[in-house]
Amino acid sequence: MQQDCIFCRIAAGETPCFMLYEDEFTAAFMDINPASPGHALAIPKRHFPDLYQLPADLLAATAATAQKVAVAVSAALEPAGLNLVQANGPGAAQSVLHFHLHILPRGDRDGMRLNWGLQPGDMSQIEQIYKCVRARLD
Ligand code: DGP
Repeated sequence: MQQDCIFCRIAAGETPCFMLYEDEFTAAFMDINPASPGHALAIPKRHFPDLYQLPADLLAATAATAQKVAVAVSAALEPAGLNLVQANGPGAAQSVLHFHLHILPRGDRDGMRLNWGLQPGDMSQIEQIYKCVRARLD
């Protein structure tokens, strides 16, 4: 646990929250700055700053918790849609450096800037980037 980490403190029960779900490895609670009604967060209880450092089994456990909560949010609020969102680093606007998945209910034309529209891709650029990333997966 990192004492200066707000999500570690929530996971340890030291900071109050609206806790939706807890198991041995993960927790899910309401976001204190909701981007939409029903905005919730799923976290691993152990401190890992971001996706790059999170062990795959804890990613799977946190995703399963996010799925549980998303199903409940969907049943409770019947939103027009729902996004799972996850940020890594300041360029992605990550403000809490403890891995978390946002569970974001969506409203019709809610103006949330997550959707980028379908633009025709530049195939040679896609292929070039594909090769760079693919080489790191071998
Ligand atoms: P991000 O910017 O992607 O790192 O998201 C962090 C989220 O955490 C943001 O939506 C607000 C939420 N948050 C920050 N501090 C607290 C807190 O003390 N309690 C709760 N419940 N949520 C918090």
